[in-house]
Amino acid sequence: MNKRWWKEAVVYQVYWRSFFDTDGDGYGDIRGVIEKLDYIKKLGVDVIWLNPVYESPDKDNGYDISDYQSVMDKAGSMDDWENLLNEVHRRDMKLIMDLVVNHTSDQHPWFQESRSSKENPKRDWYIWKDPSAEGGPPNNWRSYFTPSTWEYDEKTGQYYFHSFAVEQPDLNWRNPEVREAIFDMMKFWLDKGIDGFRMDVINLLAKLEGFPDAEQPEKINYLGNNPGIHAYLQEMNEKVLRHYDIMTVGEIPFVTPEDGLKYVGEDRDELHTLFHFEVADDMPTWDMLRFKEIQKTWYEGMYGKGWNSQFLNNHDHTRQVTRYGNDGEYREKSAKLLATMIHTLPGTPYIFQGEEIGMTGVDFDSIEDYHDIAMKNKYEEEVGKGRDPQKVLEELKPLSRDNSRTPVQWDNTKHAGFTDGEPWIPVNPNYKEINVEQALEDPTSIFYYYQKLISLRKENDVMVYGNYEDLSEGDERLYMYTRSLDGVTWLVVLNHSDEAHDLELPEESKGAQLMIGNYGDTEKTVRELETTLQPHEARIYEYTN
Ligand code: ISL
Repeated sequence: MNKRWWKEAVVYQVYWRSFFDTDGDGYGDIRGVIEKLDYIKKLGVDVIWLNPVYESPDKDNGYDISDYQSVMDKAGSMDDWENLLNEVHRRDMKLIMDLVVNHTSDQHPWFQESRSSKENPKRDWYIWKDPSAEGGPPNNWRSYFTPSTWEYDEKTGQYYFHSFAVEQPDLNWRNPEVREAIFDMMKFWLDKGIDGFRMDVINLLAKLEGFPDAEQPEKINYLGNNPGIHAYLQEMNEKVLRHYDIMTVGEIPFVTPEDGLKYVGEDRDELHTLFHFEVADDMPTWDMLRFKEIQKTWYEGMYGKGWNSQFLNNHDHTRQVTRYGNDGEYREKSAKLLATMIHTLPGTPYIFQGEEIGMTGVDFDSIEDYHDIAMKNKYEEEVGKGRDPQKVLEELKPLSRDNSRTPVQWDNTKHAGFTDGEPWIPVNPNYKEINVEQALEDPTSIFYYYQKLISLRKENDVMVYGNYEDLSEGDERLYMYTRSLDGVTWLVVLNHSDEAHDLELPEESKGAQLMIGNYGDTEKTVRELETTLQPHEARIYEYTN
């Protein structure tokens, strides 16, 4: 298998607006990221993924861009950003930027021109359609954030298309001028020396020919993976990507392992890696059997042919220890177990800021404390149907994107040390117990466990390139698998439950050495194959064949 730096890397995601505020406006900023770079570096990660910092009216926290080539005031200035890049590089880390090119903000000058008249040269830069024969939207599609993908524009009597909010019109990628403008913009950032892109919903660029009505409009999968997408990505690769030593990771909802390979196959010249959403979007709560099946099919589909990513949370998904683990009695063990799993399954692991101290989701009392446009729109829609607002709120809370967007908890002082001002979103009230300062003082903390896992990845190719075999198919609580490479085998054993469980280790593991574990008193060498795993216990053993 080809060795590549981005396969060996660990990526740390910085959602800057909730990271660290240096100017007291209640929003994190680029200077705040710079100030905390030594902290990030201490973890041992190689790459930082920075969420969008571009000029934006901020309806969708920066994913509605009104100028791709400038930095929004809340985040700082272009000078700050240049400093960030330098400081990241000075610490031997890399910086990848968010690339949001499926849509722009409705305030982007391109869209302002496009909507100004049917004859405007930029009319065709977006997707405009006449009302349907009966009047009303051109088809029955739902968008991610609203009941229809179509918004009527009085001025010209046509509808424009938006996969997300009304304020996020989709670009028309069929238009070669659009593609050229985007490719130029990508070169602008690459020429500044960035190390790659995380590509927002990149499989949505090609739209389904003819925009036919959907049989199940609520499924929204018709928005992605449509014919024509690979031609766009190949053109992007040919004209831009291949000329730089970078990493690209495509955000690709609705993708199966088979289709995944079309985006990241090593013989395809499109992208390097992808995020699929079979876990984060399609597995609302932990389901061990389903998770194992997903790992197996992706491994079988991709191993040796393309590269995957591993993550359980990001700025769109509830924090992993809350959603998929135990954020109560076993929070610390559970956070370490999930980390062990993500860092030993095949693919590049991602850490979302705060995950390394086991931050948890939130439960705010009022809809006013929530900011997520996806949640707010859904709330309005449901309440609009006459439903009980409190019920709707309770229903939406567990998967609200704000669960992961509360400020990083730095210490136990006011607002968790995140800001001197009023934070844009409330701090999780548990910051007195869960914070960075406390984590750094405790050698057994989740933070240092991550640090150790990351350093193991640097020293052991098997963790990156090894093949994968599940030895625990059918078990709903225990997960046991191996990664093997050149005669070295790593055996990972995980008890993803609140009870202790007996387990028989495989014969070959007699004499195996413990590499890391989340209980302090585990024997360093396997003498007996019969063993008992404590609640949320995780161990990695190594043996040679
Ligand atoms: O958030 C989700 C489910 O709760 C995801 O389905 C998410 O909306 C989807 O993966 C696309 O997300 C990306 O594009 C959006 C932006 O709001 C998200 O923050 C971004 O990660 C539109 O640009």
